[in-house]
Amino acid sequence: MKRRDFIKNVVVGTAGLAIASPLLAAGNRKSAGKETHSRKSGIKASAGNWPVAVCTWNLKNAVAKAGEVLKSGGNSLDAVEQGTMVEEADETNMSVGKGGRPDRDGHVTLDACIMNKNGDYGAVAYLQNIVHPISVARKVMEKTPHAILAGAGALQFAKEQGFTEENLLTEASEKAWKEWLQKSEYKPVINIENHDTIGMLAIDKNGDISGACTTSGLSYKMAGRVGDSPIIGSGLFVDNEIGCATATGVGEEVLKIVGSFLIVELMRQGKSPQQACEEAIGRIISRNPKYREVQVGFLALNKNGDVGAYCIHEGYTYSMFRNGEITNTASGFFNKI
Ligand code: SD4
Repeated sequence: MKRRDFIKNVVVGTAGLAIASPLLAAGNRKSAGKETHSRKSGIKASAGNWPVAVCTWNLKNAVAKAGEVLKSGGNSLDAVEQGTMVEEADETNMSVGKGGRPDRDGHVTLDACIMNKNGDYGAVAYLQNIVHPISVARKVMEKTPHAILAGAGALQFAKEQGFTEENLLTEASEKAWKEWLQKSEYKPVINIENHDTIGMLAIDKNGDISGACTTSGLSYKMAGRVGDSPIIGSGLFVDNEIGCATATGVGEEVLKIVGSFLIVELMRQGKSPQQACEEAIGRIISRNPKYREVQVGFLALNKNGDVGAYCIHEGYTYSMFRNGEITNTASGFFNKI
């Protein structure tokens, strides 16, 4: 389908309609008459409702930072990096960076990835003692011939690039871990709460898309466990001609359906971001009879700037910067029981 036909055919999904329709309407109004070129393909695309930045959960400070970058004319890659860094440094966010919940042995291990408009991608997995894994992921993308560095090698690379080591286990996260040890069966926490991982998507004034995702992973996971967040196509995917998607929640479920790539491909086929997110959640649910025990949330943005979000259980929200405003919106959800 040609780009212009795709835009024409975008239909708003049901669950997100009440949430997103004013924005979509604004997006459609704004897009009239403007045209831009995809530098990579030469395909003409209608300009959308940009710049925009969205992120998983109620992480308004992060989108505000990304918004600052976009407002001052910065590109989407800088916006998503600087936006997610806000959460990495925030000790009160116990799913990301410093203050993140440790694995079951008390080690905070971080996963992150970043993807740019050209489809370049960099990631780190099982990285310890570095506050900003997203920036290390960007260096992997820009300074190495590789896409993912893990564990000791990722740390070695980070130090070579000038990052300094720091203890990420804060007093609060250590206390919570010790309490968990007292009452647990030493099993990783797979549940519908305790999720604050940040996946961020942005489109800049040129219509170029980037995404980033950073997390400390599932609480009290097994040592060595890596989730969906640093894995291309699962925790994040960007296609500058179509749109992008990111995930939060139980990574094992996202990995099994390659969730973010699936959503982008569904949008390529003409689905709206909302419809694509709903279909991806539907696929998880249809394959896992125990879906009530896990939470997964998706967030998607198409080239027009339209947003979609959907999750299994109520409680997932997304934050957005657009037109100088920061908002937080409840996502539609599947499990009405
Ligand atoms: C993971 N997807 O490591 C991450 C966890 C997460 O909000 O998103 N929590 O599986």
